Amino acid sequence: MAKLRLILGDQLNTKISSLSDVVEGDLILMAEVWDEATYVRHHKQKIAFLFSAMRHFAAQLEDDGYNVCYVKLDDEDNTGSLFGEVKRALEDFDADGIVTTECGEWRLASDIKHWEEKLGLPVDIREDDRFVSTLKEFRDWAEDRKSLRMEFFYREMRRKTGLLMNGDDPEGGEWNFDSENRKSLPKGYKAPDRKSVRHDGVTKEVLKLVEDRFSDHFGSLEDFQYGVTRDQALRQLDSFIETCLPDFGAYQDAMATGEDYLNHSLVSAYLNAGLLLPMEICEAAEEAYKEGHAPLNAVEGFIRQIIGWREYVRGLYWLKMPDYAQTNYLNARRKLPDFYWTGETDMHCISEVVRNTHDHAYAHHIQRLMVTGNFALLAGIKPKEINEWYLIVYADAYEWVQLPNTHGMAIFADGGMMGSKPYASSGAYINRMSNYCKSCRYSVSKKTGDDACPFSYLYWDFLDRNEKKLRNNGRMGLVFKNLDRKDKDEMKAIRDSAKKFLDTL
Ligand code: FAD
Ligand code: DLZ
Ligand code: SF4
Repeated sequence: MAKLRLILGDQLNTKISSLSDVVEGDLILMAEVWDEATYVRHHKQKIAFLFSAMRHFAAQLEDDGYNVCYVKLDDEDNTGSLFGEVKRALEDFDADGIVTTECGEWRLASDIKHWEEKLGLPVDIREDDRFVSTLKEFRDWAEDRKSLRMEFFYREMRRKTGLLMNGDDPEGGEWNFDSENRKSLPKGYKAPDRKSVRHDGVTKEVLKLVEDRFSDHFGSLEDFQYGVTRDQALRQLDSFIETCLPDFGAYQDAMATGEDYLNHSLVSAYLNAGLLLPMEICEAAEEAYKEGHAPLNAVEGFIRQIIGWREYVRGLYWLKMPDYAQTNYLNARRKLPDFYWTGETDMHCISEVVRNTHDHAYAHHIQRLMVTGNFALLAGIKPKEINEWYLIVYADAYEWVQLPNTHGMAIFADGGMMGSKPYASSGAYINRMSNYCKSCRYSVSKKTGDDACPFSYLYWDFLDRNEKKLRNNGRMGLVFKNLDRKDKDEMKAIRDSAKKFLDTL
């Protein structure tokens, strides 16, 4: 008898484990469903990207001779849920079992676990082998370790993949070349132009569907630039390697008004949806180094993001869920301010990042971490609200990768499982890494008062408010020494400015 093989919207790769042993007579099911499109109110571009990529992938499978059932969102009998669509498919298709690849979110994974019982059919949930590390490997690595630092896990991944290795030694004699990275942009620096993507009929139809059915979701569809096929994603990867990779490391942390991508790869949405695989990206980058096209600091930094950070956050998510999402170490209670949606704030750095996010469902790492993330940390925004915002607004957002980055790295709600200390910083950091402050109505050099940069007094107020939880952190010694140097009057001015500002949110 035949199998029903379910492919989820972020499993768009012919090498996915659920397709590894398809035989004639099997049916592949893909479904656009209301429940997945609205469990949070995803950015319009995220839905458009996935629906168009799903439709193109289904068409490719059909061209390759597979038997595919594709359910569109507007199909009359669409039940609105993945379970409903599996059940409906089984009414017409006589299957002796269901095959799928484990899904990327706890929410849906917990649901799929019960399908076997609910359907009275075996459900074979296969490992997702699109990652460099297995979840078991991560668990074994994490076992008995007091602290789970990414850097050590990354070295294991370098050894496992052989990327930038000379036998047992790292290429260039060091594992990490960040001392050569993190530069601010030289005056007049112009980031490389990006190739634009032409929309075919399928994408045009999806864009219309999304505008009609999700008009109240955040974001604009005006400048939709996502590739929606593997070929288009590969072309964007090539173009990144060719034009952006050489400067990737140096300006990885830089930000500038109107520069929405700088030298970043923009591959996360493709990687997370399956259009690209991590090793092919890293091998292309390594090749560029070997050919002398890109320097080691850039290539090592880039590869570390993928086989280091990306693998590490996934391991941590599955190791710690579901309790992980419930923690609130700093007892943050403030509502998410409206300007995270509207961009309407005098803080130019935030309005720029929100604009980029609104226009492209994209912001690069430092914009996410040190602008919107840092503000949420300093202002004490409720973890649930800020986590949901990040899950909504980025085209690459799935909980397995979004949650550790937001909850752990950006707002320290996990109390230090992921990062050894909070990524809190004052306006001085943003000023060093960007030109945002030049166009801001606040003054980054003023410390308190109505014209002072809010990041600056909020930073000291944050340390003051959270002293009990943070002072004993070994890596916070210096900042608390600086806090201790502030006299009574200065502290009063900081607290007053912070209170006045926070009361307006
Ligand atoms: P590049 O800067 O070109 O980096 C290359 C690749 O490395 C990325 O495509 C990504 O796959 C990987 N990568 C880099 N940093 C990380 C990281 N910290 N964790 C995991 N992978 C990483 N990334 C997501 O894919 N989805 C998310 O929902 C997400 N949410 C985030 C939320 C916050 C608060 C923060 C601080 C970071 C988040 N990241 C997330 C990580 C990172 O910001 C994005 O992967 C990156 O900005 C995507 O752009 P890019 O492809 O141009 O990346
Ligand atoms: C994100 C998303 C959206 C917007 N829509 C669908 C969909 O209609 N059908 C589908 O199969 N998957 C969709 N997805 C991706 C899923 O939400 C994703 O597979 C799970 O969250 C697990 O990562
Ligand atoms: Fe942001 Fe402060 Fe700079 Fe304004 S002055 S852009 S609020 S860091």
